[in-house]
Amino acid sequence: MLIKSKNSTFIPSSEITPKSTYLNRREFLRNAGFAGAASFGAGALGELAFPDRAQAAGNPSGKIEGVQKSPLSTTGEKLNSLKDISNYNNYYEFSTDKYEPADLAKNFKTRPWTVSIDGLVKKPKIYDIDAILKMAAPEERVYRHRCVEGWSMVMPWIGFPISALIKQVDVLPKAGFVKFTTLLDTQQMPGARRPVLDWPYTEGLRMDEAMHPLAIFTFGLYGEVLPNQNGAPLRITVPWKYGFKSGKAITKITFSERQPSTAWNSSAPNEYGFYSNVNPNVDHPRWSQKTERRLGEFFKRPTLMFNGYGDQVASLYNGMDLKKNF
Ligand SMILES: Nc1nc2c(c(=O)[nH]1)N[C@H]1C(S)=C(S)[C@@H](COP(=O)(O)O)O[C@H]1N2
Ligand SMILES: [Mo]
Repeated sequence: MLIKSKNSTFIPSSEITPKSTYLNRREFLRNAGFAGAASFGAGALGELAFPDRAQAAGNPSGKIEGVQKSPLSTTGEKLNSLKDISNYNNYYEFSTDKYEPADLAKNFKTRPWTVSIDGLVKKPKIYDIDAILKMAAPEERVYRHRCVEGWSMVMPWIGFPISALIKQVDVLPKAGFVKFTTLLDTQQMPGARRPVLDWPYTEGLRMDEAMHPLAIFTFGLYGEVLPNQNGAPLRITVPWKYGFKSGKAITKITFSERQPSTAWNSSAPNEYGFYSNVNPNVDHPRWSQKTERRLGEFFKRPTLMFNGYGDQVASLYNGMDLKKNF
């Protein structure tokens, strides 16, 4: 199957979405060799050296102070290692390969950086990123992440609820949706020179989804500033949805009355719905979503409805046909 972009360039779907063969030889060997690696606790991981952490001049790096552990964290599951989380990435502006973004993003400039807030707000305004990051106290949130491609991880993010920002920017009552637009900089992002998606990468949420306490802005990981390849300086994380809803390198937040267009949904609307809630009962047209492989594990595990967050979020979708609104 081929996906056609607006520029009429055909890209093999294998490049867009690897199938179950995503466990390539390199990763397979790594997982087999480090079967015991998952037993490292967060403490041990913190002491390892991670050269891929953002180090370039102009990029803040290092520890985030005053992080409170959130009671909304997922508990009882092994964390994936920082090494896995920061070396197995989907970040098409850099590369469609999973391993390349770590290196290609190492000099990515996350300062100066601004985030514009516009659309249905009383006063549209451009904020400095550091003003945004001060809008609420940083919390550690351990979340499951389920990629639409069939793999998953558990990561200790640092961030704050999207609702905390929404409450500070005077959103007009008729706003029903929020759109997140991310950076398009072909100088710094080699993958964005190719028409893989309609750049810039965009994502969106319904207002009540964005206001849900589990939906967060993320700027840290494992106690430190977010690695560039994971979306520095600012991304969103919406743990009951497939991973592609979590736009990286956000530069604009737009409130609207009607459902916004989003990059994956406009590239292949029959494959990637606007809602994209994790749902084992709705197959992707090209593969089943019933199971997933947790990075570092050999056997697949069943995928949970709403990625296991159903108790908290199912009521957002009362009365909706989730097969239609996938
Ligand atoms: N800007 C941007 N954001 C993005 C993507 C992307 O290609 N570009 N990929 C998405 C997909 S498909 C996934 S699974 C997650 C991966 O996040 P991670 O690399 O931190 O695990 O980022 C999402 N956000
Ligand atoms: Mo993904």
